[in-house]
Amino acid sequence: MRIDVISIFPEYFAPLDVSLMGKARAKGILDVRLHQLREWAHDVHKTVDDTPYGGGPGMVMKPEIWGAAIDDVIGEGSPRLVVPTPSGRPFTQAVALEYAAEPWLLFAPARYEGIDSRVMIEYGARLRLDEVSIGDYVLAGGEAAVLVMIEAVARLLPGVLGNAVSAVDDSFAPGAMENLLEGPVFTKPPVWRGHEVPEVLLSGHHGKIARWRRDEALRRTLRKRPELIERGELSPADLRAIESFRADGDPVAD
Ligand code: J9T
Repeated sequence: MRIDVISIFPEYFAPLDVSLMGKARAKGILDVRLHQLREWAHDVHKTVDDTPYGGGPGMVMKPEIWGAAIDDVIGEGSPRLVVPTPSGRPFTQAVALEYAAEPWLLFAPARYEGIDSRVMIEYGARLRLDEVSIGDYVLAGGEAAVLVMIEAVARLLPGVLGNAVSAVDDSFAPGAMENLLEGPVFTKPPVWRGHEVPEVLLSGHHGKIARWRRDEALRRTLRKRPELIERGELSPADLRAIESFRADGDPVAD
C-alpha cells in the first residue's frame, strides 16, 4: 500500500520508522512518502496560512498551496484523500479495514484553524474524500491523528502482524467477538505478589477457556462500554453469564 502525507511537520512522522510500521516499510508492504507542504509555498517566508475571512481567532491554511501540493503528489492518480478534523466522521475499526483494502491513501493534516474549505470542495469532487475524526477532543494539528490512522491500517495489511490471527480477535474486529472489549490476559509466573492466574487458564480445557474468555469480555464490556452490547446478538450462554454477573453483584446494564 502507498501512503502519502503532506504536512508542514514531516519530521512528526519519525515513529513510522520504528517497530511494526518500520518493519512493514522495510519489507515493502508499506510505501510511505512524506512531503513538506512549504515546498509549494513560493514567497520568501514560505507562508502557508492567512487570516480568516469574516474575522476571528487563528489562521487558515491557504488553498493555492494545498492545491498545488495535492496536484503534484497525485499526478494522474486518484488516491483516497483523508483530512483529519474534529468535525469529521468517526474513525473506527470498520474505517481502518476499509482503508486497508485501498491501494493508495493521501493524508492532508492541517495546523492552525484548518484548511480553506474550498480545498475540500475541489478534491471532494475529484477524489474520494473523507474528513475523519479520531475522537471527541481537539489536537494542535492533524499529524497525531494521521499517525494513529496509519498504525491502525498498517497492522491490518497482510504480512505485517507476526501472528496471522492476531487481528482477528481484536476488540471491534468483525467476527465472533464483534463489539466486545477484550478480557484480561496473563503470563508466567502463575502467582505474582500473591495474585493468582485464574485456574481455568491453567486447566488445558479449551472449551472452558473459550467460555471463560467470552464471559470476561462480556463482564468488562458491560462495566465499561455497556452501549456496545446488542442483546439480540447474544447467545443463550451469554445471557446466562450476564445473569450470573448480576447475581455476583457486578453492575449489569439492562
Ligand atoms: C487539528 O486536528 C484535530 O484536532 C483532530 C483531527 C482528527 N481528530 C480529532 N479528534 C482532532
